[in-house]
Amino acid sequence: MAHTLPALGYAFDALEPHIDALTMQIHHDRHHQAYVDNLNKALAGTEGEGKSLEELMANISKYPAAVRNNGGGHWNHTLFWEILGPSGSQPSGALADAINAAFGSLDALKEKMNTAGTTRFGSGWAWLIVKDGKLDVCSTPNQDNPLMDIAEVKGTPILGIDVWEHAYYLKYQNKRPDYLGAIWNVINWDAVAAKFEAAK
Ligand code: MN3
Repeated sequence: MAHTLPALGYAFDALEPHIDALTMQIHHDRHHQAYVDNLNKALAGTEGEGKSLEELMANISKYPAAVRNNGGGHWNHTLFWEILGPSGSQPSGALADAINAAFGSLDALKEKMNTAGTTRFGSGWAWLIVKDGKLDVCSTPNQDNPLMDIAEVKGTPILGIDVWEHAYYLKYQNKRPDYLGAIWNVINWDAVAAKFEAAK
C-alpha cells in the first residue's frame, strides 16, 4: 500500500508565535508531501513496496539512497508533527523521572538537545531516544534517524527536532539557536510520554 501524508493534528497557526503558520504549511504540505511522493516512486515495483516504514528503516542499508532519504523524511516528519502542539505542557511521571535520572534536569536535557542541533553541520535532526531502556541524546545528518541500521547511535526516537533550514528560515533566518530556544514552548510532552512508554 502506498505511503500517505498524515494530517496535522492542529491548525497551521497553532504554534504561533514560536513556529509561524506559513513555515508549518510549506513544511507539511510541500516538504513532507514530497518525501511521501518520492518514497512511493522509489519503492514502486520493488520488494520494498509492501514493507512498513519501520521495516525499511531497520534494513535501510539494503535500499537505494532515494528510499533512505525519502523514507527517513517521511518517518521523521510524521514523528515531528506528533510531538509538537500548542499546549505548552511539561513532562511528568515516569518520563520526568527518566529525564532527571539521565540528564539531571529538564533544562539540562534541553541544553544537550540544543547543542546536538546547533553542532549538526548542514541539515539533520536532534533526537531524544530510548536506548537499552534509558534516555539518550544524539543527532543524525540529512533525513537519517536512529532506527536505521546505518545510524552511529541506534535507539527509538521519542522526540525529534528538525534542524533543516526549511524548518525555521522564514522566521529565524540563519539563527538556528533562536529556533531551538523557541521550539521548547510547543513540545507536546504527553505525546512524548506516550512514545516513551511504548519504547521502554
Ligand atoms: Mn523538515
